[in-house]
Amino acid sequence: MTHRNAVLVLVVVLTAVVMTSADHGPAKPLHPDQHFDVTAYRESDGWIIADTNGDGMTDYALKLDHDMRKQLEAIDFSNDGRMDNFYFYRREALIREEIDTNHDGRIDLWVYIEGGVYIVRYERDTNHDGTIDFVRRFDEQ
Ligand SMILES: [Ca+2]
Ligand SMILES: [Ca+2]
Ligand SMILES: [Ca+2]
Repeated sequence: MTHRNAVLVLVVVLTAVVMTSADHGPAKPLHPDQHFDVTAYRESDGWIIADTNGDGMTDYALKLDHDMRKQLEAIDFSNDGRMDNFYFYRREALIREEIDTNHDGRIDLWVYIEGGVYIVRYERDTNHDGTIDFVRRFDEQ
């Protein structure tokens, strides 16, 4: 692919993303393995699941990569049957956290992490309309 074609493809992809968010859908597409519905996590699909408060509903789910390292973790802190905190790992180090802070079934806080602990950027959808309206960076002056 020539450089010019690559740029063109990128523009098309970006346009598609903008159009999706204008439709009041999620501000960013979810990871293919990421679900809000706690019943979507099944051991037969490779998830390690737990019901930590004993109410009969899954509230914790963990997926490992091929080397048995943490890859994705989902937690339903509010115990309403919808996951609200998602943790993404690469080689066991936390790289991103996605949070549904108001429990409406839509991510509204994205936290980007380096070295497993350092927050380099976070993005928020403060009015929960599906569009990111606040970005804070810590990795540039
Ligand atoms: Ca539970
Ligand atoms: Ca929840
Ligand atoms: Ca939300």
